[in-house]
Amino acid sequence: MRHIKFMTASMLIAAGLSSCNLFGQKDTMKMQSSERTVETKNLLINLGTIHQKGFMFGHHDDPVYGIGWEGDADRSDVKSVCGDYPAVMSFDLGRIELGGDKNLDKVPFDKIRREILAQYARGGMVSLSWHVDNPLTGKDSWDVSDTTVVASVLSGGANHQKFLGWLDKVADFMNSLTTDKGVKVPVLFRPWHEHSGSWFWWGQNLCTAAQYKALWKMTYDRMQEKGVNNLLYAYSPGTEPQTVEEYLERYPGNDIIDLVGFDTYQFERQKYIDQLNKSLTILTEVGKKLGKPIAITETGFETIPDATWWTETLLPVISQYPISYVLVWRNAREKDNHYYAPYPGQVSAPDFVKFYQNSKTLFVRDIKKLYD
Ligand code: BMA
Repeated sequence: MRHIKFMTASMLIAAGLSSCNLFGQKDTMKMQSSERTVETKNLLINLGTIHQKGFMFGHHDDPVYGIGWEGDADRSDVKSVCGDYPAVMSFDLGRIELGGDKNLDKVPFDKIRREILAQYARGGMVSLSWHVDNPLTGKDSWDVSDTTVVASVLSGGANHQKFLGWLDKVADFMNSLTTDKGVKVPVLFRPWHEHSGSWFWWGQNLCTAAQYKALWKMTYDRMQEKGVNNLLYAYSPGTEPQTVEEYLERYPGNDIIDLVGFDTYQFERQKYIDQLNKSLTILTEVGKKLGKPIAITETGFETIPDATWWTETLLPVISQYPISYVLVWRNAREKDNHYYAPYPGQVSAPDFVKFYQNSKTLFVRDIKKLYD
């Protein structure tokens, strides 16, 4: 409070104070839209302390499909193996910008909304990524044929208005996540992920650091303007950082970001262990320095061919760091050999049960009060 004269309007709003324009009128639109819901604030607090108990386990598209099934009620490959749902579920909003009814992996947005509400009812958490199409070429997120795409959506760019419309589609979805009792379900939004690589149109070699940060700010500001008050925001680069400075090179700022993480996958065991240790050491330092919860926002070993991967590779490394959660990618039903969680009969399933039984791993039944 004593720094009040140095606070920007958004800081005032974040602090729950009103801001005035030059004529002394209250900027009510911003005030109303920027005030986070109580549940969202509580989620952030709990994400910062949960490591004292352990870390949550997460799985992408968990209740929507799995190996050999799609759309069955109350089904999840993770639950079929260990008896409980993941504490974190993630889904992807890719193609919501086009106004269609299904995302890029053919999951209906209505289904995603229902599953977000169901996960909230269980007491678990949801994260949303956004593999947004390339607004300049009309191709997908992975179209890196043009290095002017980010510039084109920023203020003054040819695709700016079009892109604001795309952001509004995201905002509408976020605003639609309301329970029967009128609670807006908090979600961890993780757009512009893996930007330290150059495989998405917002990646390292496709824009400058200033443009990347402006992309984040535009996204954040648009959500605020649209009254989206149920989001936390995650920053998650996708290559192994070598230093704290490198990790933070394109960091959009403490006033935008709530959680810091990274995405990394195993290809070669020892290399993965070494890199995971190194990245987690850096991330732990960043989290402390910025006062933010940390997480492994995506990881995994495709097809998990190692029968003891969960308890002999993943767990011994990650249990040494104060992470809030670790999330593995999807069990694709439409692609061969593209799965990261076990299913009944899969070679690592018995080991996954041991991982589940370990006191440090938190599944949905272990989560009591994420929103209180
Ligand atoms: C990738 C793969 C793709 C998928 C995309 C978005 O890593 O799983 O098949 O379309 O994520 O979910």
